[in-house]
Amino acid sequence: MSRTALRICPLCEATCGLTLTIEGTAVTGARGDRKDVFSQGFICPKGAAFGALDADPDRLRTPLVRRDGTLQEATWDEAFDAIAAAVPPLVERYGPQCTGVVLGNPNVHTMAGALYPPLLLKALATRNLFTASTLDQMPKHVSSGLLFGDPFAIPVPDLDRTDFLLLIGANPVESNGSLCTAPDFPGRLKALRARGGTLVVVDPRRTRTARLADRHLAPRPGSDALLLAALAHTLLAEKLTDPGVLTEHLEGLGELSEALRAFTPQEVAPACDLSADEIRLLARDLAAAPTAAVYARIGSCTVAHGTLASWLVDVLNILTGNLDRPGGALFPLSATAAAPRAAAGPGRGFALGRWASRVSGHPEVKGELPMAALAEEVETPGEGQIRVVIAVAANPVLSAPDGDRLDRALSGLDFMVSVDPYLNETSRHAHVVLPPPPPAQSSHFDFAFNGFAVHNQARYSPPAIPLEEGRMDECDIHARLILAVSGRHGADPRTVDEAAIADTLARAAADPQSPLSGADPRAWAGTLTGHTGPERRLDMMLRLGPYDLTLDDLLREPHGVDLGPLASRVPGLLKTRSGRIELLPDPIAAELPRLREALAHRPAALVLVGRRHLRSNNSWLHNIPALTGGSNRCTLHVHPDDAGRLGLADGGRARITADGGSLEVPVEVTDAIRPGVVSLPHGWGHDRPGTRLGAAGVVPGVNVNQLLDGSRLDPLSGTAVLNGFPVELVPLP
Ligand SMILES: Nc1nc2c(c(=O)[nH]1)N[C@H]1C(S)=C(S)[C@@H](COP(=O)(O)OP(=O)(O)OC[C@H]3O[C@@H](n4cnc5c(=O)[nH]c(N)nc54)[C@H](O)[C@@H]3O)O[C@H]1N2
Ligand SMILES: Nc1nc2c(c(=O)[nH]1)N[C@H]1C(S)=C(S)[C@@H](COP(=O)(O)OP(=O)(O)OC[C@H]3O[C@@H](n4cnc5c(=O)[nH]c(N)nc54)[C@H](O)[C@@H]3O)O[C@H]1N2
Ligand code: SF4
Ligand SMILES: [Mo]
Repeated sequence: MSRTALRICPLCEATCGLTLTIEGTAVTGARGDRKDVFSQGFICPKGAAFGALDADPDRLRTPLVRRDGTLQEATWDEAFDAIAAAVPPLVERYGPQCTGVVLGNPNVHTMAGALYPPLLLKALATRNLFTASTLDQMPKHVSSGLLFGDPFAIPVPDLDRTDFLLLIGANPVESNGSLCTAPDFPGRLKALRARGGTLVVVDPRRTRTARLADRHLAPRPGSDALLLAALAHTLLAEKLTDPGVLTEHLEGLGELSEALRAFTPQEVAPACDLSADEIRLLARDLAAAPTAAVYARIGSCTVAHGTLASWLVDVLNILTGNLDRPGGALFPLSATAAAPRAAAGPGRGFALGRWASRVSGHPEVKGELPMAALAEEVETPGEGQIRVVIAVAANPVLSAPDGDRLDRALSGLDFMVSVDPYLNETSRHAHVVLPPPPPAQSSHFDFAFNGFAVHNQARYSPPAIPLEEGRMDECDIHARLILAVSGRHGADPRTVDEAAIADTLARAAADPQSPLSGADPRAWAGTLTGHTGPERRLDMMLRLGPYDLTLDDLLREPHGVDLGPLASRVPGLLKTRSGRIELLPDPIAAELPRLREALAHRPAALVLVGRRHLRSNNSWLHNIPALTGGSNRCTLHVHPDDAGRLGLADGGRARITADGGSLEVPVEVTDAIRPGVVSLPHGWGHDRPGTRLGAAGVVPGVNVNQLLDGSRLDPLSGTAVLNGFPVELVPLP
């Protein structure tokens, strides 16, 4: 007997609604849910492989505990006993800063990852937080923090209504979009063109997205900040700016013109390897479009001037009057966001560098230290050395610079916990591995991505399959972990959720702007519904949110609740100290001279960029044969001119060398990449011993991040430079 169940797909940011076919306790099929209010039936090959992923035989079924040096299967009680016996004494002995927390990407794809890490950090009282954000979008958080006073106030392109999309350093046809949650991103791009709109793509590679575009510019990697500065310069110099209703909310417009004066199209054109005319034309087209949105992702973030590029994206949206208007770039309003404040006005602002990392003095950003600095913080002896790591859904040995060094560093820890379904390159160093159940056995709500979605909506998936015997829900794992590391081992895990609820409600009751102002928090907590702690917390957040929704409302509408198109939110959302949009914040102004200096540097002859493949996701989908079949994907793309110059042949091998080391790679000659640039994907190289990845271990591939030593960072955000770094290439026989 088969049945169906709905489940939001957790495999990328598009959050498609899936209809799973279930036989017994196995997912035997997945198709797009045509009635889903947001994704309307869209599915990609990854979503279609949901069943294979759920049933991967290498997924851990029980916790693992290190005994006599080897990881062995254990019961949940044994696992948490081991943590409770190890961590509090180490904290007692070395102080709370001996602990570090590492959070990887899938935390934004699980309810547990949204609800518990803040509580874990509080319980540990550590400042050592490292997340995938500093390998990814931290530049955008910083620029939003500085411009709008809120690092999560990230405008998204109004994909379905815009007349002109300038898409930079993103390949949503493969990635399905990022910081712009939009099921069927490819279809939405085609629809933009079909309604007469214009798509311009800026990417050193002729990607599948670039192939859909009206115009494709292929500048030199790392030059986006210069290109964007020259676009803004042109708008200002040619008096093409028109911020419209935003004008009264802007601070620093006059100073901006002055600050960008050096970045003329003629000056930046050689560094970008574009013509000055192309740049001017693009600025004029952007200004002339009835509505337009500039949107930039990974290729403009994980580069030397990532924060400046992220800032300039919004500067362009502001100067053209497109920020916060339909058809431009708008701020989503998710169902679990705090309800907008009744009155606009000065906020608390956004500070950087409130503390610094111990070894290299990297400034804290949004409470985080750069992932690229994790290894040195673990390795370097002295007061505050990290001796305990708790890694949740993270595989930094493959995803962060210099994995070999991190590998060695993690192997020397006094204690490590991994919350991870796989025994992989990172979790193999743990003393205890706590495996969450497969996604079909977990409930789902997109706390993170609804805040970046191109249409406001809310959807909740209860578990599609009941929790299998011997499994523990990931939320429960987190709650017990928090208790075990903080001397409360054995307490009822529900107390963790109830304390979080009581805390939030007490704060809401004391806040004159809250709908709960003056209410009795305990009486209010008594009205929450939900079978589990996380469901009760979701219900609370929905009720405190802007739409007056409840969990029951979402349970009644399994295909989701449509909350309407994005709408204007300025000035209510601004939290800067001035209460206005701070167009030229001090840290940005102080960084512009460094960008100007970049104009004088001679560009490297050859630089490397990454790329993504539709059937992959960072490092962790390579154990699913349905997603890895076909030809080797971990090849080095080289332009024919470079191949000719360097004596490289298609199908041959080369040695590639950069700051951090060398790799031997297969060469694929293709004119889909511009000359002077080569491309290698990340997340590969599953050949380390001690993992349990039967299928991934035999798929060829190397770890591109071994080319990096972790010293190249975007200084304002601490984000690793993963794109546009110099490499050398020699042919191998
Ligand atoms: N060179 C280069 N490097 C890059 C990038 C690049 O473009 N180029 N991209 C960067 C980016 S954008 C990112 S986000 C990072 C990602 O960096 P990471 O987050 O470190 O890497 P992932 O490969 O996503 O690893 C996710 C881990 O979570 C586990 N996992 C999967 N599902 C679950 C779950 O439901 N619960 C739990 N607890 N664990 C789960 C997986 O087994 C895996 O161990 O990589 C970065 N690294
Ligand atoms: N299939 C698949 N989907 C994914 C992922 C995956 O690994 N596979 N990962 C997920 C994650 S964690 C993220 S963060 C998102 C990322 O989503 P996207 O940001 O769309 O990431 P990419 O597909 O890597 O596209 C980045 C593009 O930037 C280009 N680029 C590199 N350097 C530069 C530069 O200096 N300037 C410009 N203008 N372009 C440059 C690259 O050639 C590449 O085409 O994707 C998510 N979705
Ligand atoms: S596009 Fe993303 S969310 Fe949609 S089915 Fe594919 S992997 Fe899942
Ligand atoms: Mo990412």
